[in-house]
Amino acid sequence: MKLIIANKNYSSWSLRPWLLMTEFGVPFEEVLIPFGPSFDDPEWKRAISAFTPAGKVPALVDGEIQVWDSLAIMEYLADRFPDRAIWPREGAARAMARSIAAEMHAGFGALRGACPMNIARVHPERDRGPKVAADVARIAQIWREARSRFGQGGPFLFGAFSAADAMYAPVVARFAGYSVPLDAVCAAYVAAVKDTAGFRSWRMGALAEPWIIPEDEADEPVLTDHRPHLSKSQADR
Ligand SMILES: N[C@@H](CCC(=O)N[C@@H](CS)C(=O)NCC(=O)O)C(=O)O
Repeated sequence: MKLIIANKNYSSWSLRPWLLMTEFGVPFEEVLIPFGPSFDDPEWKRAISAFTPAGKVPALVDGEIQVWDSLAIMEYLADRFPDRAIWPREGAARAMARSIAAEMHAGFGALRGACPMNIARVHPERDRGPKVAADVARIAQIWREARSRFGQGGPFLFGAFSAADAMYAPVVARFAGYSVPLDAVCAAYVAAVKDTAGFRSWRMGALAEPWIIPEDEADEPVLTDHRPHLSKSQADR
């Protein structure tokens, strides 16, 4: 199988299936097609269209089969590898995992807009407005509910790592990168996801990337920029 992704530093949708496949030990070839200077670069679109008619990443190619859209890829993998608990096995947990994955997939636009994923950068805490605060509060409520109802068997939302955690991994990165204050349960969950081998490996890849996309570098003060190859003036921009 080939998984088509874009920049690890910025492509939040790409992170989801990549982390899922990595954590579940599903072998795949990574095809990383870096965004052009902007997200609607025609060259990038042309390169991507060889793998997916939707023209977006992520996309999965399994022999003759093309699968696109992060949630569809996760469902495809769950069907393809029924021996692995990609979704939690137990009915109530599975129902909630699917619901919160769909809620993430379709929502939280204010948070996504205000805090674009940028693995390398840490911004200080600040008030980002009531809509972002409402998204953060709802996500924290989801995480607390999953952890208290189903999280006994491990540090993830449903105990063991599942597709629900992969779906929320970019939020984990955003909460860390934008210094969003969290309660103890949510802070522990963020730490657990960041500590997975998969997330650590994705992060190392992101920090090594040479590409900067100005429209995805939030116009906010920067506490730290972990890209070692950036000059101080670039990092401070
Ligand atoms: N709903 C899609 C969203 C995919 C998406 O928007 N991907 C972004 C990159 S993170 C993309 O390909 N942007 C380029 C474009 O829209 O032209 C999914 O879940 O996979």
